Amino acid sequence: MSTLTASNRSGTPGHDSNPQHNGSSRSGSSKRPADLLPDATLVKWLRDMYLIREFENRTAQAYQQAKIGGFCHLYIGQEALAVGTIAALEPDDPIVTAYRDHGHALARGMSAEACMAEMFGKEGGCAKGKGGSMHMFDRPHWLFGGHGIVGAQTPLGTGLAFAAKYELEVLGEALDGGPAKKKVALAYLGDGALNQGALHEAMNLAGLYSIPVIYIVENNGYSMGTAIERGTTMAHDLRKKAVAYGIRGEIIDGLDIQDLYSEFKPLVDWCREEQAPAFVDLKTYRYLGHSMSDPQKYRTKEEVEQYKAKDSIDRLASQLMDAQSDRAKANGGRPVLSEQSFMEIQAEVRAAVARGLEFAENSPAPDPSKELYSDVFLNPMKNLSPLGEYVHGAKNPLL
Ligand SMILES: Cc1ncc(C[n+]2csc(CCOP(=O)(O)OP(=O)(O)O)c2C)c(N)n1
Ligand SMILES: [Mg+2]
Repeated sequence: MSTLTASNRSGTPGHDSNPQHNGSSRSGSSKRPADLLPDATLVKWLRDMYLIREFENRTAQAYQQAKIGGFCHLYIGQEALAVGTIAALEPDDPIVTAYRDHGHALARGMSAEACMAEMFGKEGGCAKGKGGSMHMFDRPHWLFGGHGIVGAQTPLGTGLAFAAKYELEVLGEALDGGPAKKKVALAYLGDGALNQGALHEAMNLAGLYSIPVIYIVENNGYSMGTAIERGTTMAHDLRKKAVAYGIRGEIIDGLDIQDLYSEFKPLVDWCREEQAPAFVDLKTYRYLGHSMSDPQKYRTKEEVEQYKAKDSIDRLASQLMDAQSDRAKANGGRPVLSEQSFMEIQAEVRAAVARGLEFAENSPAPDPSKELYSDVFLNPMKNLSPLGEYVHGAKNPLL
């Protein structure tokens, strides 16, 4: 029976009412979802997190050299969040995020070339340089942007999930010609978006129609310079926000990627199976300022250092290099990763990011005669431009 009708779903199955719950507990010898994954998957996570870190460090340099213009928000510190949540998805589950979006794009599989050239405003960028840092878009990887208006992406994520459910329950086939299937959409938002009307309208509809979207609050504690406790009610237990809409809510610690995945994957599976929404307060931290211009008067250096001491990349690297870990024991005492292989991964990543920079430098600027009016939602100059209502641009070969 179709569930695309207003429902009174009041239960929140699997809801954990303990506000202290942070997903890091490991009971006895029982295996967590992350423990069941092959070693190679964890090594890939390490590589992907390191890729984001390196990419962002090189982005900061390029910005300081004025090669990148406009706003630019870096993801350093939050890498485990994008990599760990995306790892829990199918490749064709749609996602949408805010302006701090380079990490999601790379974790989803966008090349460093397409991502860096976008920031350089070049033709080879994922949006042919029209979007820049805040508007990474990659249709083949089901990334529907990078959005600059705080909270504005949350109804879009809800719509993407609604569309998938509509294909499944009403049309019986996918609009792109493939089979309809049970999907889950992720709508990432910052803690600063929690009080935007758009989010609450979207959550109301998601609860009402049981739409399979997960609202992921990337809770890094600050909205620009405003600490979450100063701007948002119930900051100590944001799941209360979801209760009003009959939506399942969770709190997940986002610093240890294995814990994160182990908590998040069952939630995704539940949302997919039940075709129902969820809301996650996912705790994370950004090491750098809000954007490239932020004197950071609102927090202490000690606070930043405390989080750096729990760094997700260092943590996973040492877990994988630990000769005493369960994985190493299962492998005759040989750690999953040697120092040498970690160095090789770092070198490979540095080379990939260097190639991205080189590509961005050499990519031509977009040709206004081809690009000004193509791939624009609605041509605002239809009477003035010979190009007509809607013009499809050439496909970007990098995507
Ligand atoms: C509707 C709207 N209001 C204000 C802004 C200006 N603004 C840009 S980012 C930001 C802070 C958002 O913080 P948060 O959602 O916590 O995301 P974070 O930067 O921490 O990733 C604000 C207020 C905006 N872009 N859109
Ligand atoms: Mg924030």
